[in-house]
Amino acid sequence: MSDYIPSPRQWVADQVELYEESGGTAGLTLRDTGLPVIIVTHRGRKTGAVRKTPLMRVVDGDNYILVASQGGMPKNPLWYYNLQADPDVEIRDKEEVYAMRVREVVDAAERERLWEIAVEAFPPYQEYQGRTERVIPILVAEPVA
Ligand code: F42
Repeated sequence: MSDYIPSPRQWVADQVELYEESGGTAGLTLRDTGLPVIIVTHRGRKTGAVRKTPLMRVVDGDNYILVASQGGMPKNPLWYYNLQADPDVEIRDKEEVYAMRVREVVDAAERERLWEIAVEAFPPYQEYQGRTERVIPILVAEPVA
C-alpha cells in the first residue's frame, strides 16, 4: 500500500509486518503473554495515510472491542482520534479481514459490560486504568452490513 506509514515504535511496526506478511499466521500474540492480537487498519486524521495498529483481541459476538489503553500512559493514543475522525476500518484477525465501523462506547452500562470482557481477555487493562487519571476509552467495531 503506497500511502502506508508504519508506527514509529519499532516493536509495533515489526509485529504488524510479521502479522501481515505471513497472511495472519505469525506474530499473532503480544510478546511473551501468548495473548492474541488483531491489526486495525485505519486512516490518519491529519496525514490521510494508512495506519496499522495492533491491539489485543477482545471479542463480543461478531464485534471487536478496542481498548485505547496505551499501557496506562496519561494521553489517549493517536489512533483513538483517527477513529473518531474516520470510523471505517479493516480488522485482521489471524487469516480473516473484516470491514468494520467503530463507535465509542458512551453508555455507562454498556461500557461496564464491555470493560469486564476486556479485562477478562487481557487482565493488565485493569492495572493500566489504575496508572492513569483518564478513563480509558472503549470502542466497539461492528461488521459493516
Ligand atoms: N495499544 C492500546 O492502546 N491497546 C491495546 O490493546 C494494544 C495492544 C497491543 C498489542 C500488540 C502491539 O504490538 C501493540 C499494542 N498496542 C496497544 C500499542 C498500539 O499498537 C499503539 O502503538 C499505541 O496504542 C500507540 O498508538 P498511537 O496511535 O499513539 O501510535 C503512535 C506510536 C504513533 O504511531 N504515532 C505516529 C507518530 O508519527 O508519532 C502518528 C500516528 C498517527 O496516527 N498520526 C495521525 C495521522 O494523521 O497520520 C495524526 C494523529 C494526530 O491526531 O496527531
